[in-house]
Amino acid sequence: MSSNVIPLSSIRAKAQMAEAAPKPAGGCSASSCGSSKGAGDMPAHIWEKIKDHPCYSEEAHHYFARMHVAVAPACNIQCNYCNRKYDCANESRPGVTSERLTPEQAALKVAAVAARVPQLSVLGIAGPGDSMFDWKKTFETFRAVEKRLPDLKFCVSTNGLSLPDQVERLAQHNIDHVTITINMVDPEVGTGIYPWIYFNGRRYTGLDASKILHERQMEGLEGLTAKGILVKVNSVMIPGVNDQHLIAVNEAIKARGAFLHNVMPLISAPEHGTWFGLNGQRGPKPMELKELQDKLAGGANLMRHCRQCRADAVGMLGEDLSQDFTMDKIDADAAYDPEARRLYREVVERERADHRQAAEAAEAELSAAAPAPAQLVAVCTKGGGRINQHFGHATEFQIYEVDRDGVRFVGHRKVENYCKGGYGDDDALEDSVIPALEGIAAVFVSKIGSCPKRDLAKAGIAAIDAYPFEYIETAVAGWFAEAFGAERRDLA
Ligand code: CLF
Ligand code: SF4
Repeated sequence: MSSNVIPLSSIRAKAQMAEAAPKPAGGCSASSCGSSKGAGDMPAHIWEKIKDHPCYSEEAHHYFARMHVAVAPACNIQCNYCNRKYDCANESRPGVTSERLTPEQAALKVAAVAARVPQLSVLGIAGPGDSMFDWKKTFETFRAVEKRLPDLKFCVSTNGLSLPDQVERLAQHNIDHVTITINMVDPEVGTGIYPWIYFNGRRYTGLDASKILHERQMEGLEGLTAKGILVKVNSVMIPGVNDQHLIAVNEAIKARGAFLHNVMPLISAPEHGTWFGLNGQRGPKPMELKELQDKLAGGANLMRHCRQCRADAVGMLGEDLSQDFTMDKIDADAAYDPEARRLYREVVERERADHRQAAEAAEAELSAAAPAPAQLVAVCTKGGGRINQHFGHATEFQIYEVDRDGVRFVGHRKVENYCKGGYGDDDALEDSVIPALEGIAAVFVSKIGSCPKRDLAKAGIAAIDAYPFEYIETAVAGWFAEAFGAERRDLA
């Protein structure tokens, strides 16, 4: 199992140490004043709903895990980026199939994961088809799980076609988080994405299909927000089809009260056998995605830390423990320990307060630096908001932008890990890591060997290993101030 899972004994020890430690000073913190991610930016009841949800709060994704159970195989539409052999590509990457479960099997699996992964805070149903078309299995699963694990939050993801019929039921089940995939608000654009839908016992194609889907998505979104349910909208960015149109989508969903907008890059490898993949439709490059996200800043709040996880994903975002928890491996007798889970949340609260203070200090340091162009940097992290991963083990980099205004998370880039025990290391560096670091000035690591450090330098990327286990903001701000802020202004 991944080292990101914290042993329960260590949680108890940490909780005791934290009890004895001085409490962090109160007051305003970097992420609670004027930032889109903190408690200070929203009413308390909304913060309460999102603060432990790794998808709805960027801060929470450093500390909390989600899991999906693949209980809803049926779907009522066809997307050109989906191959039915695989999971729903609206909320999971194509190319992987998950183990289909009955609601009873799902409840067993969730209990087994919760017993071993104290970070688990959310159970999501994201297919492998559509959770709201296959609603009976979805709600049956929630009923079975809530009896065993009352401290888990529930979350669903849907294409929206059946959603209006389920709004009341979602509210009755106290579901606070719903994701709708909305790729267009103009049905003409939809004709390039959806060949057909199945609605009220009939199959519709072309413009008629997209018109119905659009109207049902808007109706569902309005119905949910009217009930106070938080809605995240996922949009798949398809260059030349809907990329520029997503600006209109962002405006339309913001006007209807969506809480977050998550623009995801199309994944369309030909071997996945999707219509787009087989017809040469490309996905966006990382910089194209960032450009679009920058254009959307100021509209609906953006989610930038999505990992396009699979319909049976388990663990922190960016890690995949699903193979450790297949039905043949789960421990059906594993004891759920509510006390350990409560202690974990206590430890996290303290770490978050400490992290916010560190981020605030980093911001003060940056504001004292001389003006310099913004830099993009990559970070190797296993979570906790710290630089705590060896360069060779990274399968993704978290990307931050830094200038005098602060250190801002802008996304992540997946790579093939460099360290392969001596075989293929150089290939991974040349073919995967260096291309993925396009536009990046420095990569922050807990440790790195001298060979990759030299090769990165040749590609114009500095490898920074001077801040092992530091908070990301502290390290990035320290480096930027030193490298670009030589003529520093006095702190007034
Ligand atoms: Fe799952 Fe989705 Fe709920 Fe999260 S995932 S149903 S909102 S609990 Fe999260 Fe995964 Fe991105 Fe989805 S990182 S694909 S946004
Ligand atoms: Fe595939 Fe999901 Fe689209 Fe259904 S909604 S066709 S499962 S991507």
